[in-house]
Amino acid sequence: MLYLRTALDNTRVDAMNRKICILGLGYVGLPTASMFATHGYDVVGVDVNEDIVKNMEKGNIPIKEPGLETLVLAALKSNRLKVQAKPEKADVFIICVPTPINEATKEPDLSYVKSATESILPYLEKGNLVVLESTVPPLTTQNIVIPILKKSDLKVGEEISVAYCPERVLPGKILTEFVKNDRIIGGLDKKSAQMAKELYGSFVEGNLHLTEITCAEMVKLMENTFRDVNIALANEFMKISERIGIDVWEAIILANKHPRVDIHRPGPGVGGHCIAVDPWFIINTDVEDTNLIKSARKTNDEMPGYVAGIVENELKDIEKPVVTVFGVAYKGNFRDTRQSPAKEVISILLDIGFEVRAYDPLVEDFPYELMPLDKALDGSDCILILANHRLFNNLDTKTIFSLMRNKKIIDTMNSLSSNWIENGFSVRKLGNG
Ligand code: SAJ
Repeated sequence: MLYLRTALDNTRVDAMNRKICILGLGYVGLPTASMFATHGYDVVGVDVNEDIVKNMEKGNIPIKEPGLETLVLAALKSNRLKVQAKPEKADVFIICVPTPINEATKEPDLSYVKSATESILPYLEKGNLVVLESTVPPLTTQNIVIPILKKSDLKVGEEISVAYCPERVLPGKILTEFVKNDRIIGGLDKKSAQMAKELYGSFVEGNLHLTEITCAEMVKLMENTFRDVNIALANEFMKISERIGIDVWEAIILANKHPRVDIHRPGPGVGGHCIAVDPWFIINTDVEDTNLIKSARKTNDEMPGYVAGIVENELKDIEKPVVTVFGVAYKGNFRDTRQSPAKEVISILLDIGFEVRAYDPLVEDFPYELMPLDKALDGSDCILILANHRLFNNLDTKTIFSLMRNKKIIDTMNSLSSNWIENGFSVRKLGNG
């Protein structure tokens, strides 16, 4: 909306908002709360999970992310950040709660957004700004959040300002990207957008781009859907390359030498809580016009099965094959296993009757047993790389060679150095026919 882009700098905001109440202390809420608390705001972090609150009070930070513990502890120590199970009065309320999808129906579950919005009603006052940060289907702020806010005695728009301000941070680089990335701010009106701009401008060094609320909701979904579709394209190119006998990794590097081409990387599937989920928010909004997006989701969802098929084929001549999975996180150099493709690949291989062992020194919590390296490799026939942790290239290949029964490697990430082949391993790369 043009008015937002042209008139904003002249809009006056009545008072500087100094106290923020943040609903949800997860991957986004906790860093956001700490960021504001270390940039001059008094922040009340609220989480309905009392264990999170109790642990945080003792200084146990529930989320592992580079630099986060130091930031949170500094915020708590400065007394600018406090955590509790219930909201309280503030100038700004920021909602950062999860928006999962129902795995069976792929329908969004907005119950946390609804309950968080309901929970602030008793504390709302004239002049407040309410910001939604959670990733949501388009029109959620307009059709769900604002009607709930209207249940207060205050006039939304006149007495309460509302904005939708999605995060864009990459897990593993959250704190840097919070500060450096440009950010989209969707305002209900000029005043709302300006208030949100001033708020985020306290720590964001990137540009703050203003628009209206539903556009901002859609922008967030478009970003992750672009990536999902692009990865599906890379996975399709990978399959074709296997069939025609070329190396897809080389082909992608060469295609990306074109100044307007940016093909992503193939892999064992799309994990995490965002890229594999957010396209469904668009699909559910318009089932008829989303054939490409649906097809991309299907292609990426089928990748664990495709990888399991390669393993089966490569080990078909081995009796009672033993596979050692390297890397169970949802991506390389990262400890998070949410929606990790490794879970599905392992489950399929176990169903086929393989013995599967898993090794990932970065990960602490995984549904299958994680073994020390020597135990995971003792008598194994094949290393299957599913997450490209840098540390795998620092391992002692000679010792590994001596531990294994067969010296096969299936590398789905094109991540191994030539050292492995030089030391006698037979390496089968995904996408190298
Ligand atoms: N993947 C590929 N090929 C690629 C890139 C990724 O197969 O070329 C796979 C990864 O291995 C992983 C999955 O995709 O399994 C997702 O990883 P990611 O690094 O692409 O993304 P996330 O989920 O960690 O974070 C994304 C980011 N979105 C974009 O880059 C557009 C991040 O900026 C968002 O803030 C985040 O989603 C979010 O919270 O929405």
